[in-house]
Amino acid sequence: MNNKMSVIGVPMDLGQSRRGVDMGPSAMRYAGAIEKLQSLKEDIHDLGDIAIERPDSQQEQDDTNLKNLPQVIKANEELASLVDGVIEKGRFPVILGGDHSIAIGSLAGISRHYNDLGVIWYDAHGDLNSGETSPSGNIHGMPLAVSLGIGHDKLINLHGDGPKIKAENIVIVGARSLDPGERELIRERGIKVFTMHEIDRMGMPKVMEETINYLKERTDGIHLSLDLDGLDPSEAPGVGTPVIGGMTYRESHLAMEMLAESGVITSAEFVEVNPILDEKNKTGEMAVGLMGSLFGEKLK
Ligand code: EXY
Ligand code: MN
Ligand code: MN
Ligand code: MN
Repeated sequence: MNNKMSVIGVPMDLGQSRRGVDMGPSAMRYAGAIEKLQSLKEDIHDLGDIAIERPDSQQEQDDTNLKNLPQVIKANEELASLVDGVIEKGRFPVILGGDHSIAIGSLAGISRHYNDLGVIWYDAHGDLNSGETSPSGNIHGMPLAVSLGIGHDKLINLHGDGPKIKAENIVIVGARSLDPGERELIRERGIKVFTMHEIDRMGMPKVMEETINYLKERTDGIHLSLDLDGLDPSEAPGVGTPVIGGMTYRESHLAMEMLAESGVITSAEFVEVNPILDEKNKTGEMAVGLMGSLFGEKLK
């Protein structure tokens, strides 16, 4: 794995309805994210947090059913350019969210550098909704669909024409809450999903082995998009859309460790940490612990 890393914080909570996830980057920094990376890799640049425009209180909801669309577009454009520049310099981007809508910008910036970018979507949710299928209008439930070229034009074509990724290059791990439209899309496009049922049946080692082998043979880089709500809320309570019955710390640590051993990950993001809903920054610390495992911490 690349020893030169650049960290970008994206303090954005506009892709969903519960305030506080904009403090996610602070929570992870406070839990020692930068020091952890410095202890494992040679060269860490902390680029700080990008500026997020607040919605105008007079702003009217447009007719798209997408909340805070102009601000989400702006933040993601900036993130995409930054991430693009980081990879251009031969460095590994580590993105700290923020709600999961920021993956639109991450994937837009990263995908420019690959012909066949792979994605591991570690999440309780599929994030495969569009304005038409979304029950909430929250853009954090849409980034994977957007990256596939499904959704609002301005999101799909952000930082270059979409689609940014191919359905066969995605593996979703930990899903246990999928809306009807998301299930249909998964079936239609043949997206590979390891639900909690499969994780229970097969065990995490087999799930990760299959994930790594599947993506390794068809992609030229793999982005890890780790949503902390993929973990069980008893261990990671500081998230806005918790779903019981999730992956444990041990399973998640093992998943990260197997990714570290395989050396296949070329970019990563940690999203949805909400310190307001958390217990003494447990979820921020969890994210930093998993970063450690992903980037080669031993003996855990
Ligand atoms: N599927 C629901 C929606 O689209 O509103 C919930 C999405 C939650 C998305 C979280 C961050 O992963
Ligand atoms: Mn998500
Ligand atoms: Mn989620
Ligand atoms: Mn271990």
